[in-house]
Amino acid sequence: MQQPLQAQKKLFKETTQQKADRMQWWTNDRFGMFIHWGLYAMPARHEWVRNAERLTDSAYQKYFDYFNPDLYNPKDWAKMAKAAGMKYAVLTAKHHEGFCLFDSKFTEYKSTNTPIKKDLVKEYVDAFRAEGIKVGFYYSLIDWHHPDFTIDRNHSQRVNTPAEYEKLNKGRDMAKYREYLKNQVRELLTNYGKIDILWLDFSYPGQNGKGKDDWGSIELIKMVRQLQPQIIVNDRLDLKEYDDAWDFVTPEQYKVASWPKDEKGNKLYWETCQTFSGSWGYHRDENTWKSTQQLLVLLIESVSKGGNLLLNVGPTARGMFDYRAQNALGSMGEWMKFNAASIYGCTEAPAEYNKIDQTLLTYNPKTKRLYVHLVDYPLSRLVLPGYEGKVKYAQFLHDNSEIKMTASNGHWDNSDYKKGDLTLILPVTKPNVEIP
Ligand code: JFZ
Repeated sequence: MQQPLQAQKKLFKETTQQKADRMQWWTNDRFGMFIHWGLYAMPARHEWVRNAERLTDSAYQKYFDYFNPDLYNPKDWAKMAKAAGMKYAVLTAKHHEGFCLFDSKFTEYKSTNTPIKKDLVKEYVDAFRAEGIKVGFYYSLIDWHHPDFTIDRNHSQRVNTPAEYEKLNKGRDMAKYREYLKNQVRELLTNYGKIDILWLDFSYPGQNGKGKDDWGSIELIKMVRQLQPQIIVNDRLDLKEYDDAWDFVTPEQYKVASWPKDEKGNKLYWETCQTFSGSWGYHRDENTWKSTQQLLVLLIESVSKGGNLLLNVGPTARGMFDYRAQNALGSMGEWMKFNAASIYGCTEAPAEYNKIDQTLLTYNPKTKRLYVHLVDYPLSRLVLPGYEGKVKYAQFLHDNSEIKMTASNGHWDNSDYKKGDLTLILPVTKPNVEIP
């Protein structure tokens, strides 16, 4: 999806400083909750199930007919997000399947017409705001249900030959779908108060694909910024050549090697989105859940490279977070309770702080504190290369207890140490923050 090098164009008048001000809360908060919820929670085998299994409208209809998330209580979700240390949330108002969790005027394919009969988006917005969590919407550009959305290579009805495409696309009209999409985004950004984030997903230009002309991306982003001037928007509208049509890049399900930059070497705002288990929608039988350690490293490593983590939960068809998600969030919250100061307001450490083996560094530019994350807890001595004279005091975060340090070889046989280094003298056993 890389665009060729070209001069950056602009659509709006915002300055770099004005953008930094608009992005301020987002770069400070670092940690958000992604929520993928829709009819696909019922088959419970991936949010792309309709595509993967080539399910027809009538095969998929039963999920609509029986959709009844009777345990949906977004106040619980918001409390769990907050306890985990998450500061913002992004809910799928509509995913690729086309089903709307909100009461849209422009479709009958919406939650208010299912047995639950509720505007689920409305309740989400109210509940998360009440907990002080910023609210965002994910809205799928792709739509496998809309009759005017042309069949393409990502469609659930995808086919092989040009003739087959032509046959299926007779009578489908992307101009009409474009209007639909714009109308729905307008509804979402008009009927629910101040919206902090918009996550549009996704573009795949090229043969049998779709991009900016199909979505009407320029018109769309203009409308978005007009309706919600402070909103923060992701980068999947296929408008990479415009500097200001998007706010941040979205490396998904992989780790970036270093802070992402544009062609001129400017650092970009970035957020990685990650799943607990691989699938975004609730997947009952998936056995590939990440460990707490892996999840914490995802968060710390993102901040250590100047980015955010949007960590996904796929609620069940009854509207709950299943026990594995609850456990994972709870464990992260335990860690955040003691270590949040090394996340909020933090970023990559300045270059004067050399990398330290088996650790990740985060840094708060305001307080000038450096956080050394002992990802692999070392045995008693940790050499900080070239740190002599740079550290006034060292302590653990969980209890503020002192960590002794010495600007000399901390051990008669410490061959890691060189002049100018600093040695931390750590307890041999990792101090435990948990109640046994
Ligand atoms: C998309 C969705 O298809 C997926 O279901 C989920 O919502 C995720 C957050 O976003 O997945 C993508 C989109 C774009 C790319 C990869 C996965 N991409 O451009 O490489």
